[in-house]
Parts: sequence; C-alpha cells; structure tokens
Amino acid sequence: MEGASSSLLDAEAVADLVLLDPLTEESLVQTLQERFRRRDIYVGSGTRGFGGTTGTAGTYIGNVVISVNPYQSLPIYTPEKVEEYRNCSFFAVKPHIYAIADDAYRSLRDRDRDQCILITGESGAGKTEASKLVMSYVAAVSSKGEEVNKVKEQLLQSNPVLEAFGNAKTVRNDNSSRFGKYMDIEFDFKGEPLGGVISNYLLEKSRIVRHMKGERNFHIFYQLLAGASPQLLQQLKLRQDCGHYGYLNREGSNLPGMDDAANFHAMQDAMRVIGFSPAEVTELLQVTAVVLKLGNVQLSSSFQASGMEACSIAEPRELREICELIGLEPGTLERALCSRTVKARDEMVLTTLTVPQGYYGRDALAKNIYSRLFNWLVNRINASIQVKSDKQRKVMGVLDIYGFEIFQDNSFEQFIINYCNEKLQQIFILMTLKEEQEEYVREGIQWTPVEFFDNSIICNLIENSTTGILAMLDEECLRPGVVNEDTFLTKLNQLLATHKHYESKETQNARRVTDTSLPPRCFRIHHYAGKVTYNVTGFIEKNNDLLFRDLSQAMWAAQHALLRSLFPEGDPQKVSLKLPPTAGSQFKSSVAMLMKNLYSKNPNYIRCIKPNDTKSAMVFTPELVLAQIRYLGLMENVRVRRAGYAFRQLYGPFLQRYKMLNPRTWPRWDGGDRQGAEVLLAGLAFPTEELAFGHTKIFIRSPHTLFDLERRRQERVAQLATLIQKTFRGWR
Ligand code: AD9
Ligand code: MG
Repeated sequence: MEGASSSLLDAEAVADLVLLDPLTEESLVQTLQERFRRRDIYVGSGTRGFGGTTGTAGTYIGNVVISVNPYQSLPIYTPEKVEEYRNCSFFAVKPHIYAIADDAYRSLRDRDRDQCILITGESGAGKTEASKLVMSYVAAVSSKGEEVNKVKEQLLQSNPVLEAFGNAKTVRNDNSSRFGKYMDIEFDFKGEPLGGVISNYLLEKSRIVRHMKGERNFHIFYQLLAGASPQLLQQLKLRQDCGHYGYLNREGSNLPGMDDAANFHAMQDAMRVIGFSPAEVTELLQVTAVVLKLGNVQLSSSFQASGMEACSIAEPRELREICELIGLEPGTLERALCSRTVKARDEMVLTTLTVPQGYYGRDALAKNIYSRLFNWLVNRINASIQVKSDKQRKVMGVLDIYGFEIFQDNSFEQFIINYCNEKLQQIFILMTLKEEQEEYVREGIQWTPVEFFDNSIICNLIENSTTGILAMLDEECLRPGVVNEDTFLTKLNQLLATHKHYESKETQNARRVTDTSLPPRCFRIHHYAGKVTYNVTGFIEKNNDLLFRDLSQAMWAAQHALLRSLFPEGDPQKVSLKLPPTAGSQFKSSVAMLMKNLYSKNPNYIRCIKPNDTKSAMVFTPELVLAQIRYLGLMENVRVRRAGYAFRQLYGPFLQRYKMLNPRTWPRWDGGDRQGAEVLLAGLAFPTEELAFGHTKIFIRSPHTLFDLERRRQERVAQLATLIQKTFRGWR
C-alpha cells in the first residue's frame, strides 16, 4: 500500500473517484481521508452531468457526490459560492452539493426532465443538512418575485416545523431525524418554484414513551417548555420544569449548542409563514401538551369486591387537566384507561385492566396521538404548499431517509429501515448498474461486464406477498388465539430454511457454519450491506400497532376538533370489523409508491459519510468510513462508472451538433447519421479507445474528449460568425 498511497497523494487526492488508481477500498478511504484533511469534504464519483455551458445532451445516469461530514462550519455555502456554481459546467467546478443541485435544476428547467436527489447515509452523516443545502441552493438560483418568494419561504420554513416535531437528540446525532422524508418540489416551465408535497415515513413513535440514556424525546417538548410564555404555559396547563414530566428526562434540557427557547420562536414564526392560523397553532400545542401530560397519569392497583385486581387513577389532577384541555368528561378517559370492552359471546363486556395493562394502554395512546399529530402536521403543511393550479409542472424530489442500521440489538424498526435501504439499493442497481450494462448490450458495444450483486433476492425474502417475512408476520398477527413471536420464528425457520440470505439456528446446523453466534429468539438476514441479527421480541405488537378501541372512542368523544379528527375510527357509528392495515404492510406499500415515484425521475445521489463517532471536527476514523463505503455500495458504483463511457448520444443530434468540425460533413451530409458520425470523428483524430459506435448511439469514454469536442465547436462557431460578418460587410 506504501507505493500506492504515495502516488495517490502525489496526484493530489483525486476529486473524482473514477480517476482513482488503483481502485481499492483502501485507496478509496485514503482519498476521502486526504481530501477531508484539506477540508475538501465533497468527492465526485463518475459524474456525468453534461448540462451546463457545454450544452450537450442531458444527464444520463445521474450524478453522484460523496459528502463527508466536517462537523464544523466551512465557508463553502456563501452567496459567492452559489454564484460560482450557478450555471457552471459540472466539470469545471469542484465537487459540491451545489454542483449536483445546479445540474439537476437545469436539467429539469431546460430539458424538462424530472429529477430526484437521493440522500443516503447513516445517522449523523449529514443527510438533512445536505437536503437543506439543496433546497436553499434551488431557492437562491431560481427567479425572484413576490409570489415566488412566498412559495420558497414556505418550502424552506417547513424544515424547522418538521424538525421540531420529528427530530430528537440521539447518541449519534443531536438533531437526528426520527422519520424518513421525501419532498417533491414543483416548478413551472420557467423553473420557478410553485410549491411542493411532503411524504413522511415511519416516525419513531416509541421515543415518546422511552428513550435511551443520553438521548431526548422529540425537540418540541423541550422547546415548548423553554420557549412558551408563562401565559401560554398556563393556558396549556404545563409547568416549565422538564424534570416534572415522566416522558422527558432532566438531563435533556439545556443541550450545549441548542437553544430550545429560540428554536421554539423560530418554529412559531415558521408556522406563521406557512400559513397556520393562531387557532391551529394553539390546537397543535394543546395536543402536544396532552401527550406530555399523559406520561404523568399515574395508575395504582385496587381490588374489586370480587377480589380481582384492577387499576385506577392514582392522582386525578393530571387526568382532569388533560380532559379540560380536550373538552372531555374525565370519567370517560378514566374508564378507557382502566378498563376495556371485550366481546364475549355476542355481548360486549367491560373488563378491568391490571396496572401494567393500564400503563400499556396509556403509553399506546400517547404514541398514537403523537404519531397521528405528526401526520396531521405534514398534511397541514402540504395543504399550504401544494400547488393549486393545474399548470404543467416539473418536479425535483429530495429524499432524506434513514440509512442502513446495524445495532447491538436490532428489532422491528431496524428490520423495516433496512428493508427500505434494500429497496433503495435495488433502485440504485436498477437505475445505474443494470441500465448501464443493458444499454451496452443493446447497442452492441464491447465491454467487460462488471460483477455486481443483485439484491432483489433479499427484497423478495422480505416483501414477497406469500412467502416474504412481512407477509408471514401479518399472517401471525391476524391469527386468532394466542399468538406470539416464537411461533412466528418457528414458521420463518421452517419456510426459509433453504434461503441463502436467511440464517437461523437450524440453517446454521444444516450448513455447518462456523459462526453460530445466534442468540435465542433471533434470526439473521444477510443484507447487501452486511449481516444483521434481528430479535423477534415485539415484532407482533409493533406490527399490529393496535390501540384499544375504548381509547380511540374516548378520543373521538372529545370536543377538541383537532384531537377528535385524529381518531376517526373512534366513531361508534363507524365500528368496522376489519382490522386496520399492519405497520409492516403500510410501510411496504408506501415504499413501493416511493420507488415508483423515484423510478420515473432522473436520479442524482448524495452519499453521506460520517467520519467519526464523536461528532468531532477533523477526526477521520478509517474503519468507520470503510464500513459505510460498503453499506453505500460505493465500490460497485465506481467500478461500473469507470468501466463505462461517460457520454452517449444518438447519432442524429450528435452529427447535427458537431458536423461543422469536418469539411466532409459540413455544410451537408447526405448519407446516414451513423456513417456521418464515423466520417466526422475519423477526421478529428481521437484515440480509438475513446470512442465506440453503437447501433444507434455514439459513446465517448472520457469527459475530456467531450470537452475537447465542445471547445473545437466553439472555436469553429466563432470562426463562422466572423466569416458571416465579413460577408455581410462585403454586401454593404
Ligand atoms: V439522522 O439519520 O437524521 O440521525 P443526518 O440527517 O444524516 O442524521 P444531519 O444532517 O442532521 O445528519 O447532520 C448531523 C450534524 O452534523 C449536523 O447537525 C451538523 O452539526 C453537522 N453537519 C452535517 N453536515 C454538515 C455540513 N455540511 N457542514 C457542517 C455539518 N456541519
Ligand atoms: Mg437527518
């Protein structure tokens, strides 16, 4: 590695990984490290956006920029930087998120191609910051006018609102997004933003009732307590002290570098800009306060006359205040928290709950209120930013979604998140690797196929509608009688015994694997990014995501319009026997919709990398980065891109653009397009390996050859213009 490393560094740590020589995981990490040391946090990877001033054909397969989180503010996002990247040739500038954003924006505006920007990486890698940089860049370079500026402001201001309610401090990131987000920004034909639509995925609602030491609940609670005026706190029946609330923790307030009170005011301002009425804001905060206060409702056990254990409200004040906030008779909520109606022989019977059951119901209620409130919030923002006119639109989608997760203990949430990442990897494979290779085959071009792993087998293992893990989980959830995760696991182990990517104790024995470290109640999946061991405990409950009907009916009975609207199934008139879709199947269909949406667009990638685990500036831990490079599938990515041709275009338009470069094709070529392109290029003396002639398209290997062509064309155009001027003068 010695020799390789010195040559690499001598070559000033290449800005595009396609130029990396040799291409190994080690050299890749080293390049990132060397550039990171120089504070060059962005690296390209076979970028092929030929938009810009070259004005040639459009982006073909999507640009990639790798971004390494600097954990310090760098002077690279100034208005001057925006100007530098604006309308610049993608290749003439250093890799940057602005370069990706600019190329995507111009492809959309000038070539009418809908774009999507997929931002992936693990927690704390910089995805959300990257998505905001994309948005602010587009806002800065698109035109200005009163109406457009209002739209831009609304789009940008959706961030502080969603972050207040959807982000939290975790051990990995002080501002961790606890939901996945996809935003379509819509433009008119001139490229002026018209509005947008936000979709959210899988909010981590368990955080409402529990979080790890050193973490916090969602920001909004701390913001509200720190930033609300005494009058507002009084109105919401809240105390300012975080330590008073069971769902919060004392260490959570006053995070260094985070001003909760200021963020609360910024969030309120943002809501105003988006168009929330004061009444809506009040309602929203009331429901937020209810969630917080639910955590302080204490239950105690009592004994009924029959000797049965029952639960009751230990101290009525909190419950009473909640009911005052939402306009509900306290007895109704008390009954719903302490008992449950069950069907016994065609009769509805009220049974008492034990204290643990009561707490379970209370926490389920808090989680449900909050997650539904979050969905409401997204819908409410959409109602303001959605485009009302039926003008034709062009769309830029920005996806900021959780990266692959491998923890010590992996549960249903990791399973779902990793499934989503498999799908994203699949779409990446489909759109980049496969299409690229298939095009060469289609065009009859000689090239060495790049070996890559097609992960559809893993997607299928999870999502197949009959034998997939999600389908089997749903089946267990629907099965009457006692269901538990052990029967679910047994079934998986039987049915998937021969699946190459599934591992259980049985498959380990059968395959005589050496690593038999599979703890009880666990199965293991061999994901594209690595092996993950999932513990099935909680799978059924989390997938069912049921709320006792008594609780939803109590919520529906409240007079509080917003809260009531969150529980439509609580309407006794609408009692349906059909169970609501499970969390897993809902997620599967929303991911399918997302994939369809992404697939219809031209993709651009921002691959975010976290350089260290301590959130420190200038610390680069190579092992950590290497693991991420694997999760991101970067090696395959670079291999395909450098094996391929950077540029391709149909013969017709190609000939049309460059025919003036050869007297044999200028001013007219009467033969076929392909033959014309051959004749034209034969006269330009490019090395033969730079060009390949497909059935319908010309392929050019390196960007430099294309630049050379463009330069020659510009010179020729200038020459011709002078000639025409002279001729005109001669006439006069
Ligand atoms: V998570 O999956 O939501 O937990 P993200 O979104 O990948 O995660 P985020 O964008 O929130 O990470 O970045 C984490 C922190 O890194 C930010 O709060 C900043 O303090 C820091 N960061 C990220 N990108 C940059 C940057 N380009 N410049 C400076 C940055 N700091
Ligand atoms: Mg984030």
